[in-house]
Amino acid sequence: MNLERKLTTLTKKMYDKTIRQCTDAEVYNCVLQLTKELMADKPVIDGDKKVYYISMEFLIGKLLSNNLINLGIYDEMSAILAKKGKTLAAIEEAEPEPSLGNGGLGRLAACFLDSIASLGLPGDGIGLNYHFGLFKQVFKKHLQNAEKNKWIEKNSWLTNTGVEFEVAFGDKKVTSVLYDIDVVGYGQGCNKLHLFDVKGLDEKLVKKGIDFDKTATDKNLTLFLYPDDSDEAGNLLRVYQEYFMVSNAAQLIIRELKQKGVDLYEMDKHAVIQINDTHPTMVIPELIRILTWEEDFTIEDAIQVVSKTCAYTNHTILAEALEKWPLSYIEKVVPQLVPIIKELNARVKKQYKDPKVQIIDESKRVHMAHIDIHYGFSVNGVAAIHTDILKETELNHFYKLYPEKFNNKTNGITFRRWLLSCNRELADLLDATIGDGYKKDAFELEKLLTKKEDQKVLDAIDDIKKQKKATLVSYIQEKEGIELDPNSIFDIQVKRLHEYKRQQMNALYIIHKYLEIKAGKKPVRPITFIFGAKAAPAYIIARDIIHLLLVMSDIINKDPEVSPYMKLVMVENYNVSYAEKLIPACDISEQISLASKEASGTGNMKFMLNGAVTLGTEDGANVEIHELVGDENIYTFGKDSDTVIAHYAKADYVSRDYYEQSPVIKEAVDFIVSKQALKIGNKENLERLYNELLNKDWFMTLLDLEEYIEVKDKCFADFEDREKWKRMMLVNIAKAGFFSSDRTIEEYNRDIWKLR
Ligand code: 26V
Repeated sequence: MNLERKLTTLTKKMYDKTIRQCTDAEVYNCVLQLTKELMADKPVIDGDKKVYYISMEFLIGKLLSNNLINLGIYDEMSAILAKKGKTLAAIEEAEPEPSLGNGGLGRLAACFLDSIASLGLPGDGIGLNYHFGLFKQVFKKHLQNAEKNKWIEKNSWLTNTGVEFEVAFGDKKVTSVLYDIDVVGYGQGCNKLHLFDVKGLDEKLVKKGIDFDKTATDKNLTLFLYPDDSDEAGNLLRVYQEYFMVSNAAQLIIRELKQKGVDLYEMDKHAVIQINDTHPTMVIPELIRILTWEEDFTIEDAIQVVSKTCAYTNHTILAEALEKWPLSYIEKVVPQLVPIIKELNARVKKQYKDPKVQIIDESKRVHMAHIDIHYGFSVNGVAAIHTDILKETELNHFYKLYPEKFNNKTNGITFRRWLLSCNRELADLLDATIGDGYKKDAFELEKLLTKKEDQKVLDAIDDIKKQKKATLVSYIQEKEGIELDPNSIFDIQVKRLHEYKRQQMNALYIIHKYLEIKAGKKPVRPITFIFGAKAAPAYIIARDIIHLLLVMSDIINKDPEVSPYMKLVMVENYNVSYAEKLIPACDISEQISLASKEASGTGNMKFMLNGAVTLGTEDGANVEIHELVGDENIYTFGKDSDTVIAHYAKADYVSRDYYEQSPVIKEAVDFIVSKQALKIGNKENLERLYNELLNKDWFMTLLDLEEYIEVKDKCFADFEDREKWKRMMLVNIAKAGFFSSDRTIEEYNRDIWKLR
């Protein structure tokens, strides 16, 4: 039966209406149902060995367009809907966005699932089905408020599999329920994303905002994804969630291996477990526990086979983000793992005396990463500079013990979502200019370099950018009620709010520009500064930075002397769907983290692929972007990672010195607590931020501020050389092929997973 008839039959059956008579939401439900059926008909990707990607986060975004693209029916479906007076874009608006991730780490997991399936490799994701996801961000009185994000509706991509497991927290048992989401590869069969839910979940526990009883663990386990770790109850709940996830994962994996008739002593030949950051680390002792308690393995045999099966990815060097759980927490949550962890610790202790490599430290805290490194066979960082820092400093003690375990896997992004789906216009231009081979082999984008002097192609790229900017202008007008000038320069910084990412440095530039305009120095072309960022609700300074941005936005946009020359928008509830609208419309991509702190970044890659030029520090994958595009096609600034690391080692960075030595810095910082700012903003928030910058500034904002201002001004000036800028856009697109997550996954498979 053809697609149109199938859809017509479905709308009739579900709503007793024709497609035309249905509302957009009704059509969405029918297209969802039809797409799910088409995916269910696809073969399961099969093989002798399978990867299990365990992660607390899968930031999958809306799935409709992506699934239609991967099924190869996007154009056909668009045409059918158009014939009935509907648009796919409007229908997609009806799809709720799951917020099952905080940021880059979760989005990477989602890109990886897409690439694993698209390369035809057998590989499933395993995670949790948080009913309210991460919080929904709402701005009130220039402050961030958090509300629950209820994304699961009656019809959704989730399928209840009926599979249930028991998870024991000491003597207390809870039952889990497994929900699956099909992951269809591009022109391929399907893998699965397995999301576990606790059976007795009680959504009514959540009263106001995102508050709930943290102790009712049998009823609250899969309510929320953790945005922070502010209090003890919260921390404990996080340990409960982690064990709930890995206990289910271990049971699922062993069940599948047994169904395949695998001898568990040969587990490593048929399964590989990728541990996404330390959050799923307890899968190691849990598997050892199951093999020894239930399968009669000796502890030696169990440790051997589990160690050959598990591989660990590190995603950060920030000390506060590296998990170290008090042994007492683990004792309380899952006492059955304690003897195993103690045994793992004893073996390490026997072999190595160095206190830096022990699993349990003198304060009786369990270093989760240390379990992964000793008892896994691979340790990887996520960009070249990040892996080098791990090897040379952060994990140097381990690198000396196990040099062969360490490897780099520079992150990537799926081009299906971040080009074909979010920028059809550009994809169509590429098809017409270099053929569509780049869709299977992203390196073919380099063919575009032969068009560097082709005026038609250069103008076409520029026209698409203009079109995307115009679309974003309407969207922001509707969503945020702010009118933007489509001819202005769009300068965008979107990512989680963290001091190391230095949104506050961008804010100080904006204050500086504002003061210049007030003093009569006007930019040649208006500039639009756009931010999107959620702050962990317990991260006070991050919320203060949001406050400053919202206050500045108010001051700037309402000032008739200034607003014709600059505007500032902080978009509410930045998420994957918003990113898909912002990224194609961007001229300048802000990637300004303190060198050494951003492990990789992946937004930087999405912007580049869509023809934005990077303004960034030599950090994370920016370094590799710089190498690929060359000095002429990127704007870099700031102290390098060696200098920064040396400042930390010597503890010799004093922000006040920079403030006092530079009138420009002083003026910008002082504005935060000026009469003008305090008239609109809160004294408490603004003063706290001001004091932080002046007296602490742990992430060295003022260190790089002067050079940032200088390079950013040069970047804005260069934008006026339109022909030069168009060539920069072209080179950035052409060189983005390296950042396809297909390349990343091929490397994981070649070096770590060895699936075929
Ligand atoms: C976690 C936490 C937890 C509590 C305290 C503060 C804090 C700060 C950072 C983090 C990040 C945890 C790991 C993470 O999300 N890393 C991100 O992984 C991306 C994918 O590899 C990578 O592109 C980003 O650079 C990296 O920050």
